[in-house]
Amino acid sequence: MLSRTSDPIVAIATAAGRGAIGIVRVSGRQLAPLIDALCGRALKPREATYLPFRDAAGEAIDHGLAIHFPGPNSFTGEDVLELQAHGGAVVLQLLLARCLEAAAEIETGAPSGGARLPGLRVAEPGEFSQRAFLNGKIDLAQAEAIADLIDASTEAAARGAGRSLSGAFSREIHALRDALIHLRMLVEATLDFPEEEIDILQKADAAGQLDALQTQLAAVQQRARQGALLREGIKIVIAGQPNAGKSSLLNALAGAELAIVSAVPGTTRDVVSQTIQIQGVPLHVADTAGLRESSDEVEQIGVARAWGQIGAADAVLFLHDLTRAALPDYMAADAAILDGLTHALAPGVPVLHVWNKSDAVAGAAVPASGIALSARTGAGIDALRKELLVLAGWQTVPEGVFLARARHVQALARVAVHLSGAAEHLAAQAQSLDLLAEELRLGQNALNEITGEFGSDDLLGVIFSRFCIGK
Ligand SMILES: Nc1nc2c(ncn2[C@@H]2O[C@H](COP(=O)(O)OP(=O)(O)OP(=O)(O)O)[C@@H](O)[C@H]2O)c(=O)[nH]1
Ligand SMILES: [Mg+2]
Repeated sequence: MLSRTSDPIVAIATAAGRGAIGIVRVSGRQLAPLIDALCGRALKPREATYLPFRDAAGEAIDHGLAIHFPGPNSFTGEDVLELQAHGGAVVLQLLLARCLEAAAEIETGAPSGGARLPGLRVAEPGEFSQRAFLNGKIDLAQAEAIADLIDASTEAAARGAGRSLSGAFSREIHALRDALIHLRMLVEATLDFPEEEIDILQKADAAGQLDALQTQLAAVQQRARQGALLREGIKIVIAGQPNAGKSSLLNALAGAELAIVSAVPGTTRDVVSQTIQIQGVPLHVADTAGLRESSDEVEQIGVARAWGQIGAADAVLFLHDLTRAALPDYMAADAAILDGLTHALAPGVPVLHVWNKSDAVAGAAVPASGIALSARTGAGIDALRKELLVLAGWQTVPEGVFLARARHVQALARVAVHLSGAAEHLAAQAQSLDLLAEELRLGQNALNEITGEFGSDDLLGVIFSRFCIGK
């Protein structure tokens, strides 16, 4: 897909299902003949005209609004025609079919089948946005923000996506790029004067410029990381011995009776997952089978699944039962689990110790690390929520977060690596100025990938194919 970038395209732009209004959208280089055929007249640019949408026999399929946005002043940068009809699946399918049929008639000069005029075809997912990108109406980060805005599951995510779409993220990337280009020009120019190179760089305070650039980058990285967190969330696994109250805790966090709770140890077998949100940050919480040796075959499978979840976790809540915490056997079993966790977890994955059933042990000393709560009464759950945000690395950013993707965070991290490489070469000076220049060039490449100023076609294909049709 995504190769026939000059064909006119058509799609139903509104969601499937019933609605007061549904929109069929066409984009192409020259839509005037098609508009004539569909609307029976020319349309004033960017003005809504109420008219019948007629089929080949001249009978109205529906009445609605037609708007023509002549290129390049349109979303895609090409001619765009929007037909706003009633939002029924059949009506919209009829309109879509009529567009294709009318295009075919124009090409053959007569109402019959055969090849279609300059190849009007149904759009691939994301193809309208792709055209907007290819025609320079939006950059890649903005195009991604369109999909993220549509997919946003929380208000904070939607606001962040809106900010990225309006170009806030791209502007920060451009500011970084401009500072980087400035420094590159200085270094490249210096290469031509080997005698005086060190002098020139010192006078221009290249080290100071690079330092400022790194600080600026760190700030953008921080906001992008927060944005990626808002978009993707983190996976939290509740683990611990049977009967610690893991399922009760999941239910308390979710505010719903999702997992079965019982006094029988070994109740949970399957993993029960739920996405909750705290201050707009999505947290994917998984309740797992209690970890213990068992002769029960089904329970063994459950325990294996629990370890599988733990291996994929971004953070683990290790749940302990305060009513049994002082028993030697219980402590030994907890120690064995902790040992297992250190082997199963990827480096840097945090383990939060949570002491449950605080309601049943009034006044009992809570071990210093972690937090005490009662899944039954809800005491301490708010403190846990705050702690979960800390675990996720969430910080409110005063200027507001822009929604970002893991792809952006990774690219920024690569820029940071190249800038520290550059800083080293700058410190070493004379011997390695060409290496310094190369690091800066690579850093700029990584920045450009974010806005798509250049990038491989493969990358573009992957990004746009995840869009919905009509976008
Ligand atoms: N007093 C008290 N009892 C609790 C609390 N949380 C859970 N329980 C009880 O502890 C028992 C076990 O709870 P579950 O949530 O099923 O425990 P679990 O860790 O999921 O157990 P398994 O699925 O068997 O691993 C039930 O009888 C709960 O009612 C609490 O905060 N206080
Ligand atoms: Mg359970």
